[in-house]
This record gives sequence, structure tokens and C-alpha cells, in this order.
Amino acid sequence: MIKLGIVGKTNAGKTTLFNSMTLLSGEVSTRAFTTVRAEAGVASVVTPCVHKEFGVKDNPVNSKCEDGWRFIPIEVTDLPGLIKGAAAGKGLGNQFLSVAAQSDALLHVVDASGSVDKDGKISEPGTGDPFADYSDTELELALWYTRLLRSNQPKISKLSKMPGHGIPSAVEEVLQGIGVRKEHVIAAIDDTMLKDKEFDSWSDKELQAFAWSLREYSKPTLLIANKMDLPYAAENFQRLREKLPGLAVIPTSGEAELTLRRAEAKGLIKYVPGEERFDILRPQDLNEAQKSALAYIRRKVFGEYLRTGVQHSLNSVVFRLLKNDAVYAVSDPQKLTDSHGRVLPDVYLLPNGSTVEDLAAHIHTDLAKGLLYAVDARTGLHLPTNYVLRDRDVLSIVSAGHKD
Ligand SMILES: Nc1nc2c(ncn2[C@@H]2O[C@H](COP(=O)(O)OP(=O)(O)OP(=O)(O)O)[C@@H](O)[C@H]2O)c(=O)[nH]1
Ligand SMILES: [Mg+2]
Repeated sequence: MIKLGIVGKTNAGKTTLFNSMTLLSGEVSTRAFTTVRAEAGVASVVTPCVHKEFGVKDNPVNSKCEDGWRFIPIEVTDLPGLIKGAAAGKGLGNQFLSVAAQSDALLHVVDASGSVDKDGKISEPGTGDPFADYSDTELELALWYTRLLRSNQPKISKLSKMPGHGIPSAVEEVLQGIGVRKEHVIAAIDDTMLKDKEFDSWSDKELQAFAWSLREYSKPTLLIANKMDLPYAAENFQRLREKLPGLAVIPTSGEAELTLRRAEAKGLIKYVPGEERFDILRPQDLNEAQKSALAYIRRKVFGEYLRTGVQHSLNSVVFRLLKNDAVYAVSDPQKLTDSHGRVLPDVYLLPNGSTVEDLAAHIHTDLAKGLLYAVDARTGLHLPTNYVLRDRDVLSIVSAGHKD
């Protein structure tokens, strides 16, 4: 399953966002450093379901279908707020970094309203600096990469001199546990103009610049500008976009999403995460506080930004940054069923460029072992094992080892 880590300064609203994505109940408070332990939960990304196109009613198994949208599970982990010095093992630094290491991508949350001061305390909106908060956390992440490279310097140096090796495969070998691949190293070397220099001769500054670039390539990150319902958030959001032109920045209100998801779970409203509307179902059952909370969300969030942004941020990471496609697997390509007769039961997320072989291996090793070909449910054509999957493909995998 795709793994995302939620990082950022204390009080930025990470746990609120996490709760709204997973409907779990991690502790939220105005105290600094409320979250002390990483907590994982299941969230979803959303894509238009293919059942409409095929004109069938589906029976999802590994996912959910609501109002024509397919919700596909991913894992998100809420993390303690990062403090300066985390890369040097300060505070909860090591725990934080080990989760970040295992994540495929990061959601970096800042309080866009600037209502967190530089020590992490909640204060008046407009007093804090979200860009400085962003930079502090990013610096810690880059320092952590620098530290890893430095402590592995002799190993990388030795590996890079072995016949047929070179720096890219040496760095990959040492840092693959945190998601570093050869192509990331090559890109970072190119960016920092270190192409013709031996690893041993890199200066401290060069190593740092390389670490910064390697962190960007190997750990895709989406910036979440949270608390957009508060004053000053709009101005700060603009500033963040101007200062960080290469970065995807999504405006959100985690608190609005949490209120809506909880009201939906109680049957008070109809709300499909990601949609640009919600409807009150039982106005008579709402108390005054709930009424005014929903009116506030309608005015400050939907009125200004059309949506809470929470579902949009998850979709953006998985489909845009990590470039995944959603591929449906069935057993019977005509009836679109699995071996139990369930229609369009399973959909899988696979990185762009994956093949039939990758899909088979993702589903089950037995399926991959005796893999013969796949059948495209739309055309009935046989596809070879090296066929490159497209988003929303519906395929039946034919294998001598196992057929499902
Ligand atoms: N107005 C508004 N307040 C929010 C929003 N998201 C979170 N908050 C508030 O911000 C405060 C901090 O939220 P948390 O979710 O605990 O923040 P955190 O980033 O997990 O904090 P740590 O665990 O200390 O790192 C709480 O009072 C939340 O209610 C939002 O979208 N809008
Ligand atoms: Mg928290």
C-alpha cells in the first residue's frame, strides 16, 4: 500500500488532517507537541469508477464506490511536530525520521493563517510566518540526508570505486532503505554540477547541496497550506506560492473536513469527500453549535475555495506527484467479475509505466509465476506481459500458476 507521512511544525493541524482523512481520533489540542508517537491509519484516494462506463452495478471488495467515485485505500502516518535539531537526534527526531524514511511521499503541513508563533504556541492569526515554518522543517529533512551521507562516506567512497559501480549505484545501495534510487542520485548530481568530481573530493558545501537536492528527488512532497478558514491565510497562501514556484501547494481546512466527515458519519449531512458541496439531511437534529459550524464552513471554506482541499491533496500526491494509475483486475473479462461473481471487485494503484507483469506480481506471486498474458475487458484483445498499463484499464490476468 502507498504510504504517506504527515510532517510539519507543531500545531500546524497535522492530527486534525489525519483524523479527517482516517476518521480516527488522534488527540488534537492547542498545546505545543501534542502528538508524541507516530500513528498510522487508512485513508483513500478517489478516482471516477469505471462501472458507469461499462453500465454495470459493481461490488467493490478492496475499495469502496460512492456516487460514482472509487475510493482506494492508502496508508497515512501522523507524526509528532518537528523541532529544530531533529536531524541531530533532538526531541523525537529519530522516530520522526524513521517514519519519514519509509514513506513514499510526504505531506508537509503549515499553518497558513500564521497563528502559531516561532516557539510553536498558538497565537493571533497573522503573527506567525508559514514560509519560515516550511523552511525550518525542510532544513531538518535536508540535514538528516546530509548526516546519513556523511556517516556513510567511507562506504559510499569504497563502493563507488568498485568496477562497474560509480557514485549513483553506491549511494543507492547505501540509502535505498529510505527510498533513494539511482535516478534520484543522477538527477541530484546533475543539479549540483558534481558530475566530474570524485565523491571523496566533494567539499562540505557540495555534500550539503547534493543532500538537499537528493531529498527533493527521492521524497516527493506536497505542501499543505492549512487553516485556510482563518484570517491572513489567503495572503500567506499567495506568498507561499510565489516563493515556492516549483512546489505543489494545496489550500486546506482540516478542521472543516473533520467536521463534515463526522457529521456525514452520523447521518446529519450528505458529503462525499472531495466534492464541492454538502447537503444537510436532518436540519431538525442539528443543535445551534452544529448549525453555525456548518454555516461557517459553507461561507469560509466552500464559498472561498470550493472544497476543503483534504481529499484533493491526497489525490494530488498519489496521482500527480507519485504518478500512479488505477487499474482494475477481474477474472472474467466479459462479465467483469472475480471467481465469486463480484463485479469490478478490485482496483490497484501502480506507478505509471508498470506492466501486466507488475500488476500480476502486485496481486499475488503465484499469479506472476505462471503469467501468460492479460485480456483487455474493453476490447477483448490479448495483451503481452510487457504491456504498459494505462489508468482505468480493466484487465483479466491469465496465468498457468493461478487464475483469479
Ligand atoms: N481554524 C482552524 N483550526 C485548525 C485547523 N486545523 C487544525 N486546527 C486547530 O489547530 C490546533 C492544532 O491542531 P493539531 O491537529 O493538534 O496540530 P498538530 O500539527 O497535530 O500539532 P502537534 O501534534 O503538536 O504537532 C487545534 O486547536 C486545532 O483545532 C483548521 O483547518 N482551521
Ligand atoms: Mg498532532
